[in-house]
Amino acid sequence: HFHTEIPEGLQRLPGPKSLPIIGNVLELGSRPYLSLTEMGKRYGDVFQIQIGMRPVVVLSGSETVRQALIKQGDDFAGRPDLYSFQFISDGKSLAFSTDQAGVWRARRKLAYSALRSFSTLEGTTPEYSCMLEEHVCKEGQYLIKRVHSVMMKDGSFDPFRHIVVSVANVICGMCFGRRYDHDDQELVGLVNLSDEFGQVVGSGNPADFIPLLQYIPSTTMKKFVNINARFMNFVQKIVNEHYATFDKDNIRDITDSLIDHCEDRKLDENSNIQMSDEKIVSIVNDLFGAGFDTVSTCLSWSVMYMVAYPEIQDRLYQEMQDAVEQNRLPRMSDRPNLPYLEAFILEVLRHSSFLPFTIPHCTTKNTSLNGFYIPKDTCVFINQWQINHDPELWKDPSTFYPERFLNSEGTEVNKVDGEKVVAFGLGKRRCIGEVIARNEVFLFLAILIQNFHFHKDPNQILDMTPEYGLTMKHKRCHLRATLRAEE
Ligand code: HEM
Ligand code: HJJ
Repeated sequence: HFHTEIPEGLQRLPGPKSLPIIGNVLELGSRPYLSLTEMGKRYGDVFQIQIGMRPVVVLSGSETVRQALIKQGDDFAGRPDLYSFQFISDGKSLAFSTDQAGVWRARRKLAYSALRSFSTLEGTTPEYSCMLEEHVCKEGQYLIKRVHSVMMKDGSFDPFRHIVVSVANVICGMCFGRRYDHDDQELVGLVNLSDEFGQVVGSGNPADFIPLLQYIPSTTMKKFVNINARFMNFVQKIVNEHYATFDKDNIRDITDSLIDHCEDRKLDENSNIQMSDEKIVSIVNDLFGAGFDTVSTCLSWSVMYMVAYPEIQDRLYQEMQDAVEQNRLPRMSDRPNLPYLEAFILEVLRHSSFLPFTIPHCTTKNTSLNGFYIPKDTCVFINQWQINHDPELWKDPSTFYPERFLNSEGTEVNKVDGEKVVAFGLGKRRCIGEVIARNEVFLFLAILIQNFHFHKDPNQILDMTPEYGLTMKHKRCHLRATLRAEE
């Protein structure tokens, strides 16, 4: 790559010198979002490193990232063919596969429309404004009961362990039209493996870039292959049941809706995009996986921040008491009346940046950015963590301070500041679950804040160090929760 011809008027990408075979793996270290943020200070918003044999372009800076993903969206909309991605949904994942632009776009549109139909559109129960609200309110009530009973029995509880089941039930409701008990071993076992999934898929995993490592037996990789197999097996069983009971006049959930689209395609002779039924129905894998892993991580971090900053938790509760009557659950329509909660969620997304990089991108043609030449098929990392901690954009970026998003009276969220937080990616590949995710996080948190007072377990120190991965999680821990009604 050192010898690639650079077109007239463009510059060669800057970056550190690299070692043979391993490249810059040593400098990358165990927290690539930090080491690559440091490198950005030296080399600028667009630089190149070498991971193993492969050049990787790293983008930082809000303006540069917006230029690449929005203004030059098509050039940067691809996915690289990384080793670990081939095990996700048998290589048929919507988010991780190297589908060409036409196929990816068609699948994304299907996913988006199926998701919308069973979340934010009006449901069948008039009490609730949409299906998402109905699912979250019901699961929120189960979660309160569950956490309370665990507290009574054990005196402490593991926040992620229980939150993830409730969040999984919400996406199960939309995808499969069913829920699972908090004691269901199949579901509980599956969703509690997501730490290990994220650790393998995280940007910069050396095994993705150094072919030699793919031939060395690794327990992490074996577990990863196994997690994906369990995951597909779980979904496949439900999909088979849906095929067996399918009725096109009664589309029950997202799975039915995708099956229905397979039928439509066979009738549509003008369709020029080749897509197997499998590639359509496997979309539900991604929706289910993304739907439980991200939102549960966000909620679990939110609880950790409330415990770490009791005065912030107090203010959240105060606002809740002022805005929502004690005798009813919070609803989506309360959102405009809870600006401090809104600011708190933005600050959790910014400060934790638990999705430090987007899923890796790949250039779809020869292109250039800020005057630097980037050839086709180059792997590109987008450093969201850097943008969310950029001192050019944020005052005291390392301080957790929800008020930074509020006006001086504390009555309204500043929209412009809110939009500076980058957590869902940008442009063509941005998250398709963003609206659902923001609503779901809001409503679950509102329900938790109204009902519980969270505390540290005095026998444990509160460890907020993130564990690196696609979605970074805090270490599993035990907290205490007391019912507000009993205070
Ligand atoms: C992609 C963030 C929740 C479905 C992504 C990406 C990010 C992201 C950063 C990658 C963007 C890129 O590669 O440039 C988040 C966060 C969430 C969340 C922070 C919660 C707080 C959800 C939910 C769903 C979902 C609830 C669906 C139910 C997807 C899908 C993609 C995606 C399907 C792949 C899009 C593509 O490759 O075209 N999300 N997400 N996400 N997200 Fe989310
Ligand atoms: C999973 C956790 C999984 C999939 C997909 C197919 C679609 C997190 C970010 C965006 C969301 C991207 C998607 C993630 C899908 C998971 C997740 C797990 C199996 C899967 C940036 O996530 O334990 O298993 O199979």
